[in-house]
Amino acid sequence: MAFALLTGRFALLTWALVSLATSIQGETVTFDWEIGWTRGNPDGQFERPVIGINGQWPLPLLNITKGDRVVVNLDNQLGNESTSLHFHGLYQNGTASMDGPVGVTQCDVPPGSKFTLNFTIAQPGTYWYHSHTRGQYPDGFRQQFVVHDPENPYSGQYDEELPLTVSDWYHDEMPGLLASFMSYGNPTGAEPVPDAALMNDTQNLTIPVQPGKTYFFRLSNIGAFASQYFWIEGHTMSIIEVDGVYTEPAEADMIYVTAAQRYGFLVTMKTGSSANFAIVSSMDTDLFDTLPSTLNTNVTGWLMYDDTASKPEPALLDVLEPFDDFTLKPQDGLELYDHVDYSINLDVKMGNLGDGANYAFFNEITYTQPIVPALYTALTTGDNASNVAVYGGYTNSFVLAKGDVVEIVLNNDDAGKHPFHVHGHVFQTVVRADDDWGHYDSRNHSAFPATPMRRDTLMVRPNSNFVVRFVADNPGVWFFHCHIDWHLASGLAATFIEAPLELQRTLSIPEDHLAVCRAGGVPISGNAAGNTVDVLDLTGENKMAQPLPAGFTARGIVALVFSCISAFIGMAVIAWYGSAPLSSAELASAKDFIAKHGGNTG
Ligand SMILES: *[C@@H]1O[C@H](CO)[C@@H](O)[C@H](O)[C@H]1NC(C)=O
Ligand SMILES: *[C@@H]1O[C@H](CO)[C@@H](O)[C@H](O)[C@H]1NC(C)=O
Ligand SMILES: *[C@@H]1O[C@H](CO)[C@@H](O)[C@H](O)[C@H]1NC(C)=O
Ligand SMILES: *[C@@H]1O[C@H](CO)[C@@H](O)[C@H](O)[C@H]1NC(C)=O
Ligand SMILES: *[C@@H]1O[C@H](CO)[C@@H](O)[C@H](O)[C@H]1NC(C)=O
Ligand SMILES: *[C@@H]1O[C@H](CO)[C@@H](O)[C@H](O)[C@H]1NC(C)=O
Ligand SMILES: *[C@@H]1O[C@H](CO)[C@@H](O)[C@H](O)[C@H]1NC(C)=O
Ligand SMILES: *[C@@H]1O[C@H](CO)[C@@H](O)[C@H](O)[C@H]1NC(C)=O
Ligand SMILES: *[C@@H]1O[C@H](CO)[C@@H](O)[C@H](O)[C@H]1NC(C)=O
Ligand SMILES: [Cu+2]
Repeated sequence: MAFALLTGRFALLTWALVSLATSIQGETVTFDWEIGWTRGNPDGQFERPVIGINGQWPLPLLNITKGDRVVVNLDNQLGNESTSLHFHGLYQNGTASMDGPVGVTQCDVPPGSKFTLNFTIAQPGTYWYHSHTRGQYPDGFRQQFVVHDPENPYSGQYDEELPLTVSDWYHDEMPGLLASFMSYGNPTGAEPVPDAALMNDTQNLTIPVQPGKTYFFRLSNIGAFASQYFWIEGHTMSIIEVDGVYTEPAEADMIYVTAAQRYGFLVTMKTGSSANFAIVSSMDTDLFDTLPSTLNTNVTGWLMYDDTASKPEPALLDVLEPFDDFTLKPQDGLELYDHVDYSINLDVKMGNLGDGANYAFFNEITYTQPIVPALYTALTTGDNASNVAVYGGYTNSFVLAKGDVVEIVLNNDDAGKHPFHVHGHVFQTVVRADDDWGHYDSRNHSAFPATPMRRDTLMVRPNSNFVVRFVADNPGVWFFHCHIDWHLASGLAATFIEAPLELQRTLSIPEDHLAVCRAGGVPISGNAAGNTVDVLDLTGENKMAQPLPAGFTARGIVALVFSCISAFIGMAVIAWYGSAPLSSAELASAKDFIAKHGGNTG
């Protein structure tokens, strides 16, 4: 009797252990992806080349179950461009080498090369994947992926999932747009204005729905630039997830989704309705330099209760009042980290360098990709990997100690909004000040929330600040950057080197990752300059363009460069900047600058 009970218990225990093991190990999902050019015309206005996967665009939406291993065999068949792949929002805990950003955790994958990503996913939620090669994803290499959660705390509260993306869209291709964006021809750094807004990579999307049912929308902004106001006429959204973090349910009539942010929300259909309802996504045009009269900044879709009924045009709203995401509370109730071990201060600025182009700066430094990817530097510089100097002078690097509570105080000295994204973590959002508040003042700020929202992408308001905190519990090299792709290209980025000595003991780089470096002629060891002998000698590192000479204004150099060009091409475009004459001091230092630099500002 006693014996039978015992074996019974033992069997139960064995069964429990086995099922635990299978749910932790999960399955392996393998994707063989040939990355190549195909064509797309998502707004119906203009067909253009787009980056496809296995000849397909829009790209495949992935639905992976929590605990599964993902293997992506990437084969770059673009022919004329390098590429890379980042799974946005994943912690990549223990697999920092699989994160994707070029120059940070890996080399660019040259045309003709193959590269394998291999990692497990421990987090549920709504995410997206995209190229992390300079300025590339807006050419089409981006799509949503969701991580299905068998233990979703809200699973009993909805009937079906509806994955949905919004984005801006350009007719011109990124290489050309980037070249003109980062040039003396664009001294103010005006970002290219999108040509259209898309919903699920199309327009006029119809979503069949059934009365009384509740749908779990998973919404991602996979765009390059524009934030989106999103609402569904006649329906309320109940937010239950942001950026992969479950929240306490919060009612919203309209949400504001910056590039790279995601929201999961429940919407219950009306009963007894046979009308259809507009779903609207409206690009925030605050940062648009111009508003062409031909541009429709909105995209509409419909909840289709009845496909024989009409699709009503959405009402035009004068005031857009979105839900304030700062008020969200995480469902797990994780409290504020109330002490800080290490505080990082980042002051954001935009401005011109001596080549006349407009750059973005953290603390006066514009991020410039190092010769050796920072992760490889961390792994190959011995104990010096803890010395921030080895990562170079132009990468805005910070070394984080294991377990520290890290705080980022970000002061935005720019008049634009910027959505900042951290890799490898979500952060607690401790303060987000109103427009024009100025710098963070530790003696004068809004009360810290007791259980702050956590997410991986947070917008800072114009001339204002935010404060975020996270625990350095994920050894790796993690990029922190503005997710407006134009601003990343202009250098609005920093690098967090988290527990580098532990990384040296635990991480090894797969041979195929090193092979793409060799194929691209990129050194894989040593400091940021590739120096392996004296790792404190940064001679030869990549540097930002020369600053403007002292006593010389950006406007001055811009006018000067324009005059030089005008001498060659004699164009009237100069009139704009040239109309305000240079002061004699500006002129003198401009002459001095030319004398020193031989007029070579390109
Ligand atoms: C969506 O409908 C609008 C209005 O009829 C039309 O102007 C637009 O071209 C359509 N978009 C697509 C992709 O068909
Ligand atoms: C590469 O080729 C594609 C397809 O022809 C083209 O659209 C794209 O602009 C090219 N990229 C570069 C950098 O030239
Ligand atoms: C992926 O990584 C796991 C764990 O390191 C390893 O066992 C497996 O062989 C790898 N798969 C591929 C395709 O590289
Ligand atoms: C993902 O797969 C799960 C399990 O099969 C399913 O319940 C869920 O609806 C799917 N989600 C999406 C967005 O396709
Ligand atoms: C959006 O597009 C994805 C990928 O094609 C598709 O799986 C999904 O069902 C679409 N969502 C809706 C609401 O139609
Ligand atoms: C887009 O929608 C907003 C909000 O309803 C409205 O103010 C604006 O006029 C719309 N733009 C166009 C081009 O219809
Ligand atoms: C706190 O900061 C705000 C915004 O900068 C300012 O308007 C206010 O006067 C400050 N209050 C105190 C007590 O310094
Ligand atoms: C990474 O894994 C370690 C060990 O399991 C855990 O303590 C830590 O919280 C994880 N970090 C993240 C960001 O998931
Ligand atoms: C750190 O680098 C310096 C300069 O190259 C070197 O002299 C020193 O031995 C290095 N220290 C370690 C622990 O590797
Ligand atoms: Cu930005």
